[in-house]
Amino acid sequence: MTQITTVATTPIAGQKPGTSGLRKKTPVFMGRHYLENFVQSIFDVVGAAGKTFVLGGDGRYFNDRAAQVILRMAAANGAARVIVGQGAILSTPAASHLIRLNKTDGGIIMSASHNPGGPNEDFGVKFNMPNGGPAPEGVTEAMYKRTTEITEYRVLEAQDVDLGRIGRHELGAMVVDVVDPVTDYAALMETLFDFPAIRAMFAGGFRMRMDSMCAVTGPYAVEIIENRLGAAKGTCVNATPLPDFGGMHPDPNPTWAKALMDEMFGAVAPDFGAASDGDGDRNMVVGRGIYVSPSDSLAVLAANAHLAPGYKAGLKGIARSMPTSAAADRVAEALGVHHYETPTGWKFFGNLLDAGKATICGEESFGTGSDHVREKDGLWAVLLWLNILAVRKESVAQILHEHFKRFGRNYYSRHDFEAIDTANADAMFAALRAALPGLKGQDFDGLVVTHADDFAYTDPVDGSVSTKQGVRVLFDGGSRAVFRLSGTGTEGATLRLYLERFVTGPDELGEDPQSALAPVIRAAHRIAGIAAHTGRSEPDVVT
Ligand code: VG1
Ligand code: CO
Repeated sequence: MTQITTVATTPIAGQKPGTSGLRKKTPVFMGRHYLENFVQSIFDVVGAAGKTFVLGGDGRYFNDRAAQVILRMAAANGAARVIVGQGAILSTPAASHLIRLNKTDGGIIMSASHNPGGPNEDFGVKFNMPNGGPAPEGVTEAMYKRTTEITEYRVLEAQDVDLGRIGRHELGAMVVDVVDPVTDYAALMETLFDFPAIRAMFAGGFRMRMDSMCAVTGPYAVEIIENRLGAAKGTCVNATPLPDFGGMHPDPNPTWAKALMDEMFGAVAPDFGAASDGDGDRNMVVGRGIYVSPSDSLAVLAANAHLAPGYKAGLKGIARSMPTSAAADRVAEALGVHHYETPTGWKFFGNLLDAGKATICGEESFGTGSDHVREKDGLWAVLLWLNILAVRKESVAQILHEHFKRFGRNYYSRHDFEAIDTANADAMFAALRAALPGLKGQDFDGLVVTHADDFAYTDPVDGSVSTKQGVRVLFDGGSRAVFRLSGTGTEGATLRLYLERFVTGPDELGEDPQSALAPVIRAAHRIAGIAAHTGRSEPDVVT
């Protein structure tokens, strides 16, 4: 017997979605009514009666339990059907694809992305729209508002659905279709890339290391890279998703993917290395002895995308988040297409992709993607790189150096100052914002400020305005410092300092971005008074 129960509840403070959904410590999410209040607020805003949704997550601790709760609540709210990845697993891009492929009314993704997982780490829930993309600010604001008013939620009294068994299940009057998480996604990749050419490259002895960091891309990477493209068995490592990611921090950057970096810079390095994050939407790419910064990766992918069958007609436009380096803008100019600068967070690319204004998008935070889905897509970027390498038959280093020669080089780095006191961070930003009007014309050891503002964005499609998206200080000659507070952290505040310096010739300032950027770093510290406000002079993570 199944029966719908209406449970009385009261609002819980702080259920405000950030850059990418609602993220909190797992014990908070597991607290009384916490998940239920937020999920009911989602359904109250988007409506559930008669609708079809996709559900899946990155497999972290609490993923399986949360999935059962969300299913019971969907059934109690009158949803007609939910499509769930087997074991409640779906990478974020695969979930986006399933929403689009099945023309559903949206989907719920359980993930805290690159944040660690486990009983005392992070959990997250996010709603994606019928276009497959993250809910825009207007919708997440409405959800947040609903959490502040909620008085009850509905849940079906029923046993767990067996999410291990592929096929159709019933939950009260609702249908639950459990699907293989990989099949449809892998089929989509085959339509975009030249699999025979990549297969031939592997058959010719090309060696790769793919590090899934014990997170969700493992099964996808093994199926696509080893089984379909014929890379040697064992090419994919850390390929079994674990609830605590094996204790690792599933964030594909040189700090957290250190084992991969060591191998790629070691004596017997493979030709190509890559890593992806907790939910599979981020990627890091490394050549033998050379690291590819995410902003450069975006530019190289955009400049070479036409070499892949899915993009042979060329690009409609290129979009990047504001803190991402301007390297991609130069490619857009060379291609004669528009480039767009959006606030941080993939949700801002949705309208540009839907309207056919952009084909490729990227963020400096190891995110690249295209109009094939409405999320960034880690394996997509890895496969596009493989396709380019297979066609050009050059090394990553050669491709990168040739790119710099043609387009110039944007030295780039991001410095993160983590878990700083929230009040101190707020005070620093208040002072910084107050100082903005007087910055223009000031000289910081030869770097003259040409423009300083608090980034605001007007969406070119729907006209919506997003303000306070990061403080940017532009210097003469294309150098830049950008200051933002993270919207995905779960502890205190995280200051992100983005640094950029442009040179027209290749490698004019050597191979080390930190020394090339030293004057910009000094100016940024002086302008914001980072040490005085936060007590920190050195960042915790440098990417
Ligand atoms: C960070 C990144 C941002 C990215 C977001 C979600 O946000 O800077 O570029 O879109 O994470 O990535 P913030 O607010 O902490 O800087 V992930 O892989 O969720 O989904
Ligand atoms: Co992610």
